[in-house]
Formats: sequence, structure tokens, C-alpha cells
Amino acid sequence: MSVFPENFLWGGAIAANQADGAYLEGGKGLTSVDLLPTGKKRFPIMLGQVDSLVPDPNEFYPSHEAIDFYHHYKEDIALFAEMGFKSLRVSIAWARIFPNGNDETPNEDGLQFYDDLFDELRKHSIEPVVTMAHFDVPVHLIEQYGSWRSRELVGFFETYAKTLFTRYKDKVKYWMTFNEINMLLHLPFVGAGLVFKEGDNKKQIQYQAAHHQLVASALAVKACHEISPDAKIGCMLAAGATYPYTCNPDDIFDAMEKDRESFFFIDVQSRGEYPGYAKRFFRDHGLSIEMNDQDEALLKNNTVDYIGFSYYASRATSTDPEVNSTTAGNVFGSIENPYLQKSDWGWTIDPKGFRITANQLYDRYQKPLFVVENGLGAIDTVNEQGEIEDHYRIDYLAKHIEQMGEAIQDGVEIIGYTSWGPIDIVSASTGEMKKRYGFIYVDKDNEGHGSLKRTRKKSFYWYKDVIAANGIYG
Ligand code: BGP
Repeated sequence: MSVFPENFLWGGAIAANQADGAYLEGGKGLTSVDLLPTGKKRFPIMLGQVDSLVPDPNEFYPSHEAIDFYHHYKEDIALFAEMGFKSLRVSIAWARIFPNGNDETPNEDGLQFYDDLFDELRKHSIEPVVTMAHFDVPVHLIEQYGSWRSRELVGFFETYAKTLFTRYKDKVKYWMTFNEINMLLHLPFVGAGLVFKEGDNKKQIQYQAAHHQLVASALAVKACHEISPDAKIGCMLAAGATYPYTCNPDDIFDAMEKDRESFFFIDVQSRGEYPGYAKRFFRDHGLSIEMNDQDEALLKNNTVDYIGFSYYASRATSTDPEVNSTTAGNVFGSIENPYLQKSDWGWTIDPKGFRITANQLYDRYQKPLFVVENGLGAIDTVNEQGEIEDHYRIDYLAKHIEQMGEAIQDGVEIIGYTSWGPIDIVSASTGEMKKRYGFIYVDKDNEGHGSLKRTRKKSFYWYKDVIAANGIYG
């Protein structure tokens, strides 16, 4: 018998800016991610070094067409249904609903697009799981207000949230506010549309922006519970345990602090208050967060229903300067872990770390967990028969799903698993198409060439079997 609950939400996860394309169609406004080119210029912009808020005609912007899910969604959803998906995580592009982020009235074309998308999913009995902000801020709000630096965005986001709950209350039962909310600290332009000027106190700006997102998230939780009481609304953390390199207490403390940098957000969203360690951090760094009188009560009374998280890799840390120079991993920064293999992009492969992370989160919050991203970014090759034999992906996912089953047996409540990029989409960190996660191959290369034809990979049939057997585990 499977250890996974009967109604476990197996599925996949995509994001508007990495899948949809049609970046100015249907009345959509320009968003922050539409300004991220491929190539050398991408990373500095992601960090907040932005020269211009207008796309440069000499650059290639992968989000502008992406895989054109906007026009292919029916075909793609039929393929997901063929795999037996119970859920699909998508994101709504704020600028499709409010092209400027704060327009008087919403854009009906945008609203209708998501109505059609949710109807198509429901037709196939696939539960939509919807992220309200997945790395996109309407550019107008960056120009006019400095994005999430400004308290004004809280009100604009609340209006956006209320518009979504009112319109989709009969179609959407799972919501999430900000994707990987802790990304704001690592890639501030990606996480919060933050652009820095010379002399800015970056930490101060980042934590003030974080406060605004946390308040906006609490207001969204409040509105969701009022407008759509049957729905559940969660937060979303880029998770991954940090290991101390040795048993030196300095290393242990360092690892704890690194984890707390991320837990900080969820401590506020789930426990409803700023933790003591964060207050100390602000004092020690001379930061002061401006809050309104009502903020504390608002955060306390409007905590999330579940904890959504992504897990790709674990991290390791050391206070020894010599060890510290061996860097590895993704945007979080990590030292090499000699016990683990890495992906082609240097992300550690650590299935046991998935079980550890799930246990940590459940111990800390005691709320249902939803694994809303997990997967392996890899280079796929199409063989002479036109097939893609992605056994490495199957291996990665099988081991992670096994560890998720172990976590469930440890007593962790997990309600679903949406693997990242069930169809190949644009990579968030690199903008490349060659970093693929999908069960479905999309004919498109890094320069934007290709027929966009969809082809089932070997992993497609494997995942179909996993879902049919409710996890093939236990
Ligand atoms: C997370 C994001 C996703 C996604 C994924 C994989 O950080 O929420 O948007 O893309 O990571 O990362 P990448 O695409 O860089 O491989």
C-alpha cells in the first residue's frame, strides 16, 4: 500500500514568465522579468543593477515568447492529463490583470485568459494551484514607486488579490502569495523588483521591502479567508537545509543563522510575528523597519494555511576561511559538500536533504506542507529516433519521491508534490532553454529558435506510472 495519502496532489509547476510568452498580448503590461536578457547582462540585473526599464532591441529576452504556453495551454494540459496530473501549479502575471499594477479597473482580457485556463484544467480534473506573484512586478510600479521599497505596493497588491479571489473563487482552491519570498535577499530584482542606486543601504531596503511583502501577504490571506472561505492560502519558501561543515560549534551556529535567514519570512507568515533573532539582527546591523500601528496585529491574525516550498539542493557552510573558499551551488551560496554529487549547473543532489528539510519545516510550523517545486535541470539530447532518454532525471526524481515517502512516515503531513517544469520552460537563473526539467521536451534553443513542438520524454511514461501507483512506494 502506498504511504501517500489518497488525495495526494501529484502534478507539476510552471510560472507565467517562464512559460507563457505573449508578453505584451491580451493587454498585458511589461513586468520586471521581461527585462532579463540571456547572457552576461542577466545576473547583474537580477541583483538590482538595472540601467534601463525598457527592453534593448539588441538583446534576447527569453520570457517574451518562452514556450508560448499562452497559445498552447490546451495541448499542454492534455499532455499533463495523460500523465494523470491531479494538480498544476501556475502563476498569474499581475500585469496581465493590472497592466500598470495599479490601474483603476482590471484588464478583462487577462481575467478571461485565466478563466479559460482554469476551466481547461477542471475539464481534466486537474486542481489549479495558483501563485499570485512569481518573480514579476509590473514595470510601471518600479518606475513610479521603486517597487516594493514603497508601502504603496501593499495596497495595490491587496486590490490585485481581492480581484483574483472574487473572480476565481469557484475555480481555485489553492493559492500562494509570493514565490520563494526569501529570494528577495539573494536576487532582489527577481524577488521584489528592487533597483539599487550608488550609496543605497541595500540591507535596509531589502528588509523594508520584505516587510511590505509580508504585510501584503497577510492582507491577501485575510481577503482570501473572507472572500473564498473554502480555499487554502499558503506561503512559498526556497527551502534546503544548511549543513555545518564540522561539529565545531561555530559552524553549527553559522548553519543555524543561514537557515534562519530564510525561516525569518515563514516565521512571520506562519507564526505571525517577527522572531527575536530577527530583531537582534536588525539591531546589530543598524536597521530599522518602518511599520504601521496595525501591522503587528495584522500579521498575527492572518497566518497561512499551509507551507509551500521548493527543494532542489542542500547547502553547506563553514567558518574556516580555507574551507570557505570552495564555493558551489546555486544563488544561495554554499561550500562544496564532499559527500554529494552535483548537477550540470553545480546544484547538489541530495535526496536525504529533502527528507531533512521537510522534517525541519514540519517540526517548526506544524502545518501541512506542499512541495511545489523539485526537479533536476539537465541537458537533454534527442536521439536519432527522436526520443529523449532522460534516465538521470528519473533517477533524481525517484530518489526524492522515495525520501518524501520517508518524511511522510516520519509523521510529516504533505498534501502534494508538483515537480518543477513538467514541460521544458525557460530557466529562471540563467534564462536558458537548455537547462531542462521537463517530462515533455520543447523544441526551442537558447537563442529562441525551434518549432516549439512538444515530445514526450522517457520520464513522461515513468511519472505517469508513479502517479497511477500513488507514489510506487512503501
Ligand atoms: C526556483 C524558481 C523557479 C525555477 C526554479 C529552477 O528558484 O521558483 O522559477 O525556475 O527555481 O531554477 P532554474 O530555472 O534557475 O534552474
